[in-house]
Amino acid sequence: MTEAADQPTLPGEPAAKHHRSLTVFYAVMCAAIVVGLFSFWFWRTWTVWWFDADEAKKRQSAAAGRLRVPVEMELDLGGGVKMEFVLVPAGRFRMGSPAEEVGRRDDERLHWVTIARPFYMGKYEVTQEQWEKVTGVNYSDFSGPKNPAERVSWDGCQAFLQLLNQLPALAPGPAPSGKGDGARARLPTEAEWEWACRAGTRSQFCSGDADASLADYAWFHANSGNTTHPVGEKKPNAWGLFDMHGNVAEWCNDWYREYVDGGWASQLDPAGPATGSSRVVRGGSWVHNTNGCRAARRGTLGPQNGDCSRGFRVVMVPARH
Ligand SMILES: [Ca+2]
Repeated sequence: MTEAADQPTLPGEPAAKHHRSLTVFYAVMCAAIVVGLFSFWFWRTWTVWWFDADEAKKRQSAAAGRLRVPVEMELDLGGGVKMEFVLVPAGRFRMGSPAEEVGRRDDERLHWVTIARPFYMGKYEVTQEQWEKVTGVNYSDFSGPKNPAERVSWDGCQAFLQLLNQLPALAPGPAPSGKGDGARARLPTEAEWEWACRAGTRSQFCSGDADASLADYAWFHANSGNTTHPVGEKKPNAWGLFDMHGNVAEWCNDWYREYVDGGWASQLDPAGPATGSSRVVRGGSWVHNTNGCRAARRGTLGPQNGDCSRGFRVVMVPARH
């Protein structure tokens, strides 16, 4: 006989055991609720990055408020020619396309990207009128002052941007907002371009997944009549950017390479490799089918080359206040 076996059974012991069981049950339930809430928060915060058009506009306005800059602004190129910009907020998103996207290519692997700072992006593709005002020449194939400038190489864009940055509004000193230390015009990075194009969407196009939805937003092979069109004739995306899909494909600043997948870790403002042989072109053009105009579709071309389906738009980062 053990010492414990000698202990007399007390009248209240079964009730005490029941109480302990209830305590354990409630503790487990509470722990499950806490884990569940945390999991939901984690999923909602880190996985569900996409948002609708109302949320896109709210984020845009909030970013403008925090920076104390307008959502839209103009850059005066002189002679009555202006370049319009809209503010694109910072954010985190999955760049690339999901495995089930129709017509997806292998170089569109999904990966997390964080755009750290809001930036101004050209509301429209750079027009021939703007190109000519800055450079003094116009060699586009499809002539029209409001049509996008094409036959412009990546190197040619750099020459344009160098001249643009010499404008009084962009020279060191007051920024376009009238405050700060000046903003510099440049091409968008590929990540900035896709974030701006998507405006919170995770579909093939900013207009959704249906090919038919693209016709209201883009000039592409099926509706272009084999020519470019004056900028801004189609619907804008939720951030007010026109012709991100189609019309002319747009140069990005990056050298092209395969995406690097960082798992859950976001790539912060990725700018592409330091060297390469081809630069990235995005958005498709008047000559492309719908697949070629997808938000995730990556085009490439040597920086010294240009043709009548390639153009660009300008990005500027607002000065810090
Ligand atoms: Ca375009």
